[in-house]
Amino acid sequence: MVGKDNMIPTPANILFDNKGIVTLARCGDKCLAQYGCCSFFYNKLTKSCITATGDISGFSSMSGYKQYTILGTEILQGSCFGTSQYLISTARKSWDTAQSSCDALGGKLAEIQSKEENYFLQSLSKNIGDTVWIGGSDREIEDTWAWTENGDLLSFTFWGEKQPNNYHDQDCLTLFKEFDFLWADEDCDGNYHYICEKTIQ
Ligand SMILES: [Ca+2]
Ligand SMILES: [Ca+2]
Ligand SMILES: [Ca+2]
Repeated sequence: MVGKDNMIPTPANILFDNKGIVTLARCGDKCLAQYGCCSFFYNKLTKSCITATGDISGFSSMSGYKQYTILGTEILQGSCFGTSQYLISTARKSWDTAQSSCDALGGKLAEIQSKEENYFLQSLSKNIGDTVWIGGSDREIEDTWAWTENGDLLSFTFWGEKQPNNYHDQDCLTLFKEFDFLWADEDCDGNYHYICEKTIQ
């Protein structure tokens, strides 16, 4: 669980504080080689590499470090929380194209099941500094919001002020920058960054 109280790295989640790792890729290799490693943190300036297990969002506030995760043999900016791995896009895409891209990675657009998960995804979005797509829409029935993967209705919501407003028929869900990453409905054809979610095996 991530809350304001544990935004400080927990030693239990640190696998190794690897010194003198000269590249991001080498840091990734360290993570791949360590059982249970899901995220790692690399500081280009100091060439410091910290490998860690899940539930470590607090690290992202360490200055100079960026947080990465491993998918297969690829390194992507992202992190783990609970039983999920999250991957942040570098490109901006429409909601449908974003969903297809997440499919291709073996995941889906992120779906939020708890306020802790919402808080975690908000902090990831703040790191990108821009609006992101997540996996909800009301395309099937106007004003009935559902998660894409199983069609479950949203059990709770974090809407920004006066959202959803369905302005010019907005049917897709974002964490919206101008609302401090509370939720807003947006035009599904708009181009935004997106967060994929993949269950950790
Ligand atoms: Ca989720
Ligand atoms: Ca709508
Ligand atoms: Ca809206």
